[in-house]
Order: sequence, then C-alpha cells, then structure tokens
Amino acid sequence: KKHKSLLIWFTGLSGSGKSTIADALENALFQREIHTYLLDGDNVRKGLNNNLSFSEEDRAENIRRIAEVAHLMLDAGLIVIASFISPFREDRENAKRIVGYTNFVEIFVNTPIEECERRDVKGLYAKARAGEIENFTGVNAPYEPPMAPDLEIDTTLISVAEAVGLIMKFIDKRM
Ligand code: GGZ
Repeated sequence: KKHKSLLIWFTGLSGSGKSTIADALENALFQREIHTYLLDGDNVRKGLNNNLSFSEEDRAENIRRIAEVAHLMLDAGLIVIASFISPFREDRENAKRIVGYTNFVEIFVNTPIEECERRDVKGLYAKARAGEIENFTGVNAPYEPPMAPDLEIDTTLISVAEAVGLIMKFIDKRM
C-alpha cells in the first residue's frame, strides 16, 4: 500500500539507545516491505561529513547536510530514519524547515545520562571525564532537550521492542 515519505529523527545523548531503536525500527519497516534508509554517525560522519568536528558550528553543518540528504531521499519516496545526537534545538528546527514540518517526526530518546555513562559502550564518557575529549555532549558540551517531541522514550523504562511498537503506532497515523 502507498505511504507518505517521512523523516523519523532520533535525538539524544551518546549511549541513549538511539541507534539500537533506529535499527530495530528499520527491521520492523522492512518486514512490512517499506523501503527505508538509515542515516547515522557510522555512514555519515565517515563519508559525506568526514571534514566536520564536534564544534557547535560543525554540528550545525552536520545536521544541515543530513537534512538536505534526507530531503532528497524523501523525494525518492523513502522512509528515512536519522540517528544523531543533534544537541542544539536550533539545528533540529532547521532540519524540520529543510524537509518540511509535516514530513518530520521527532523522537527524543531521553535515557538518563547516568545510564548512558554506565553503559559507556565505546568508553567515550570515561575519556571525556578524563579530559581527553573536548566538546563531549553531556560532559563538556550542552544537550538541549526538545520542548515538544512527537515521542519520548526512556530505555531504562521500556524495551527496544516496546519503543518500536510505540513508534510504529505513531507513524501509522502519519503515513
Ligand atoms: C559527542 C562524539 C564526540 C563528541 C565523538 N561529542 O556514541 P557514539 O560516539 O557512536 O555517538 C557519538 C557520535 C555523535 O555524532 P553525531 O553526528 O550524532 O553528533 S551531532 O549530532 O552532535 O553532530 C559518539 C561520537 O560521535 N563522538 N566525539 N565530542 N559525540
């Protein structure tokens, strides 16, 4: 069945679980034979945006380019999933403007920083606390939470499967 293109945008701290949920969501959509593309740090910061740092200016440019690429993918009829810390409200608003407000779904993965830091999958929080990483979000760089996200998920309270269920229910109404 025909569906509307959407950009499903995950924002939250490093280690919050954004990419885990984004991966599971992509699988759920694949099961329904919906064509998706997942944009994340692994495929964007290593390629298109490999000249960008984590300064405020470069994060703004990171998000701007991602939104422009997503806009092209929406033209192609895809459901685009984006998983980026995207800590600045202004940058997220810019992304919404670029793709069109009605095409944008904002999901705030609001896992407490204590839990993100406890997980520390890549050891980055420890390095940041030791002063070895500058501008690390949540440690020595800010995170501005969304004021009115479409959905808010705390991975200490619900499972990945439950999170995907909530998102599927929400986007069903928007597709
Ligand atoms: C935040 C950093 C930093 C700094 C490297 N601050 O857990 P990860 O490793 O895999 O996810 C983080 C990723 C964040 O890139 P984004 O493109 O999502 O950031 S933004 O939207 O703010 O532009 C982390 C790693 O890159 N990383 N240095 N200083 N995260």
